[in-house]
Amino acid sequence: MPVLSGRRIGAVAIVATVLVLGAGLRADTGYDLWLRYTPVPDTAVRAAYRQAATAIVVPRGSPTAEVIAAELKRGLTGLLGADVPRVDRPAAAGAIVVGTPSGSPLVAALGWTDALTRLGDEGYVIRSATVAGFPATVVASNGEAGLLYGAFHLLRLIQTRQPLAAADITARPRLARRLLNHWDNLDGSIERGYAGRSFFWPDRVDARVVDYARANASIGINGAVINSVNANPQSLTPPLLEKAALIAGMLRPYRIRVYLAANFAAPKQIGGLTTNDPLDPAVAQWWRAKADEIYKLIPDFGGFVVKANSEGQPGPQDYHRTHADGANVLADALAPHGGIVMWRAFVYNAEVDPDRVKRAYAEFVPLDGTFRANVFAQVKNGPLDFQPREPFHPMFGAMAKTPLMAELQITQEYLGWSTHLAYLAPMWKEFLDADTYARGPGSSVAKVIDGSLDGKRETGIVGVANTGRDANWSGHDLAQANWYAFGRLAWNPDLSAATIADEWIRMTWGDAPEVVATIRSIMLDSRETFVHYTMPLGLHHLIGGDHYAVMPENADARRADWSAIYYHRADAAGIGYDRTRAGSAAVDQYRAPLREWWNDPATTPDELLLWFHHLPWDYRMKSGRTLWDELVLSYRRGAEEAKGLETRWTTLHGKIDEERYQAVLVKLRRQSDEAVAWGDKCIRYFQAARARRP
Ligand code: GCW
Repeated sequence: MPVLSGRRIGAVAIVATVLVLGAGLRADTGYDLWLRYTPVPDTAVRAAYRQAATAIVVPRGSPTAEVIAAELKRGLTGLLGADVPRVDRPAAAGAIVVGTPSGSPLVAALGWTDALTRLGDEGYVIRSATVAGFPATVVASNGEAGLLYGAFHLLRLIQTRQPLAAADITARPRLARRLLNHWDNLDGSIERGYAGRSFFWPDRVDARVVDYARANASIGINGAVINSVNANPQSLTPPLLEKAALIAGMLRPYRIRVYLAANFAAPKQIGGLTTNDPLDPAVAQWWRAKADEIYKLIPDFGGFVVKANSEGQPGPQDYHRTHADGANVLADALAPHGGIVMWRAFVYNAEVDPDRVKRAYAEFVPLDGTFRANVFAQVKNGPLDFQPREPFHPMFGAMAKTPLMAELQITQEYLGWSTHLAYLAPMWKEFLDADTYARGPGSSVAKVIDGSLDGKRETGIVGVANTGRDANWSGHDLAQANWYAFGRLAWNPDLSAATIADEWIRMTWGDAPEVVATIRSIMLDSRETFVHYTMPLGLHHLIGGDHYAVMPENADARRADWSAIYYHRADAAGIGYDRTRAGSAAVDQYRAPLREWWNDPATTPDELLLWFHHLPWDYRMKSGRTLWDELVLSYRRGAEEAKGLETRWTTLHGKIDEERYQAVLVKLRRQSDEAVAWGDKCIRYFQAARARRP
């Protein structure tokens, strides 16, 4: 008998696993994400759903209508374990009737048109009604996008075991543009990507783009920037625009628009011009022609994101022009087509201010009111760079006239990559719920970005994607939850981190109460655990060049503000960055009362203490312990908590599929080992620093 090849051994192992696990616990790569549609296990519950979903009625014709019908068929057939036919009109009780008043006479006859108009094209209702004389569940919207989102919501009801009969749901998104940013390079590598290579580039358009679109549509994501913000100017040349058009065609039925990152030096680099000066008429003309060319290929093109005069990227300041001059020349080119510019505020040129976290505010806030109406300033959640914990960026609440697009990072650049578990919804909630006090108490970041605080019409949020060609998309099976949570919060920032976790677990792992409770508790604790064993008490940027393991000794020779020592400033006198009025005065970029609270260590929360203060090692904490003891305790506690995540996970053995169980266990083991090592390293380093002369 020939020796088995690796692949055949794998196949034998999979067959064996399936046999051992039985039907309910099939081996699973995680490819299906939260759209698994496995049969509802409880037969009585399944029977009730079958009665409530006997047929699918979706008017034929448009590409979106076809994907809605296909998804409902796939979902219902899977969940109910029986074929659910598509019919033209209900002929019995229990039809799922989907339509807009203009596209479906059945829906028009319900008389809901005015209410649906108020919900907009992406809003929808799911409601029981009598259709053609039979009781039915109706998914209705003014637009096809709303139908798509409503159909996925209906499936989610079954996936999370909520009743269909007597459904009465009204929903609409709080933010209009809900985007993913892919930091995908044209060579197929992904900057800060930890889940394999790009499925957009270099040449093959992967069929999984369709499943990517389904997953996005299921959580309401309606745009994707498909190339990195460190933009290769080539991305605006004809062959690559044709490729972008191909991708746009795959995403369009799912109501996802393509956007591109533009390089500000494109006029010179690919256009043969002698300047990129935004006030030069030839440059303006070049951008107009480029926009016209793009819209010919991609009629629903969303617009450009631009990283300018940041980390070596070209920009208007190369010509002594402002960020507004730069953004506006692109905005004028896109405006006739309805496109937007997302001008990134991730700028930190050293000459602006000695304290890196003050620089973006200093550059952008004076420009408020000078940007065109179709320009967003795209602002990271915190003023530094996607750290495990930062205060919210002070630009939120400081630019009443400029739409602000919040930028979150789904990929875990500074949070342990796809190796450590960090469920990010609690971190994003901290940001969205933070009170800016811009118009008095209750001026949350969520109200800044949803436009309600200042009466802005353009609204949006972007997440830097954590997807790649890995079988499970996100590298860590539990990191899929961050993609899911981003979409859900973009739709409704008021959802809680626990609610989102609950939904995701039921859809992705099963609904046995102990499975849901265990995974939820692990997820909800994970981000704070990570903070504890890496950067507790407001410490930040304690990393080396790869941004993975903690590296407090990092003294980057290229730039002080890429090092760690610039931020923690630990020596015999103490630790932390003094951002009070006695120091960099970054506190004054915040509104009262925050600026007063954070100017005083006694009224600064422990979580942000060393972000705002440089304090002696024997500083007395609110707990009564010294700062040194508290710091050591945090590191030790973080390591214990990481071990706790692993231990809790082991209680799931046999209750979830073996393949994903083992994959996660391997990662949690590595995480708890590294948590110990990282904490030890920091304690040793700071111990030595205490002995160092200031
Ligand atoms: O966090 C830093 C990353 C860079 C990234 C940059 C940015 C795309 O380390 O990789 O570049 O932020 O957001 O522009």
